[in-house]
Amino acid sequence: MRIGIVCYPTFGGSGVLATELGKALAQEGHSVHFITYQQPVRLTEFLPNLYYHEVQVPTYPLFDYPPYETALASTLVDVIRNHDLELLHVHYAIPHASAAYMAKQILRTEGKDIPVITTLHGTDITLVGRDKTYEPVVTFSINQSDAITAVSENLRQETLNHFKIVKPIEVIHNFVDTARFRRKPIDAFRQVLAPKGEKILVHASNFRKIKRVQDVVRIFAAVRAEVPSKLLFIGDGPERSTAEELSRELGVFDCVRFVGKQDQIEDILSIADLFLLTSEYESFGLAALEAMAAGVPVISTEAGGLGEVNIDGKTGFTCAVGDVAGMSAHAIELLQDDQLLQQFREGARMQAASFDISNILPIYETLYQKVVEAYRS
Ligand code: GMT
Repeated sequence: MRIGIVCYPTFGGSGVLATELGKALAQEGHSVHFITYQQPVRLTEFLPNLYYHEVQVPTYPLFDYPPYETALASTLVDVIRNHDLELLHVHYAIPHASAAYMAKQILRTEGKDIPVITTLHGTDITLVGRDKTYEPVVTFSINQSDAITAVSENLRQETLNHFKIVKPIEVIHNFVDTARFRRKPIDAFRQVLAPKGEKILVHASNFRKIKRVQDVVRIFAAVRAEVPSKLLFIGDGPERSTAEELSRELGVFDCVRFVGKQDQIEDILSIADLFLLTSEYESFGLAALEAMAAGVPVISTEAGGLGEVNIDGKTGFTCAVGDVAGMSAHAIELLQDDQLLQQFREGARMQAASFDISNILPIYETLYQKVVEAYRS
């Protein structure tokens, strides 16, 4: 099948998922065309049937806000026409679903009909999309999609609760490649970061307010008082300096490392003992799933779809948003008992295996087949 994928090319979960999906589809023999404003961060390998088309957004002195959505829609028309695409799959509704709708209408005037699938990822629904500045366009363009998917049951419910959606939303959970995210014996790397055998805690995110990274620092300070340990922050974003400041205030700065945006996140995860995710909301929590695949138990909030991924008492623990004391107590409990930690490692790995790409990819392929066939008939 000839498939177009639109996503954010950054380190965010929706872009990561879309890129991994596209790569896996290409491995299966499909022709996959990424249409984005930058090379997606996880699009690193070359495959003859994997294409990247950059969206150029020309500026002009009149434009205080260069019209990205118009540029994207025009690029979509061009790529769909020239590569005779059969399907367009857009990840994150804003502004991808409406740009796809516009492209589809333009192509229709030329006699070409292309189905559009929109995958909802989280803040496109729960934060940004709900804003009344965007809501009418978001609702309209989601409803105009030929199929709608959400990455968790929680996100499906949130969408139905807050938007007038007239079509079914299929839940297709996010996935992980467990062959890539796995425990690896890289002890030398562990030695560098924790030379005295300290436990290693990790948080990875885009450091937005919704992640509550201050809670991560507070949990770590409580853990550090009981268990010799180190904290690694992966990623970057607006709240990084706040986290840095708080770790100084709490006297743990020397044990905290900010390692920035990392391509080889699986190497870091594979030496970690615990993953912390303190978000106010998470539609799914792909970063937690990747940690679990690497055999790292997760201490998280129970917000949004996190409970569909992190099973309380089995793969880690879930607590109410802001319950720093509860999350700290659970972290200490696990880190002080190697046998228990090992049991949770196993639980995390087993749960991640059920989200392996080999289970989820065929679900997407079946959906693709269904919408493309409906257009042919
Ligand atoms: O975490 C973010 O804010 C980034 C965002 C994105 O769209 O890139 O992530 C969302 O999509 C991920 C992939 O489906 C989910 O795993 C994240 O839980 C979700 N983030 C939120 O809902 C806050």
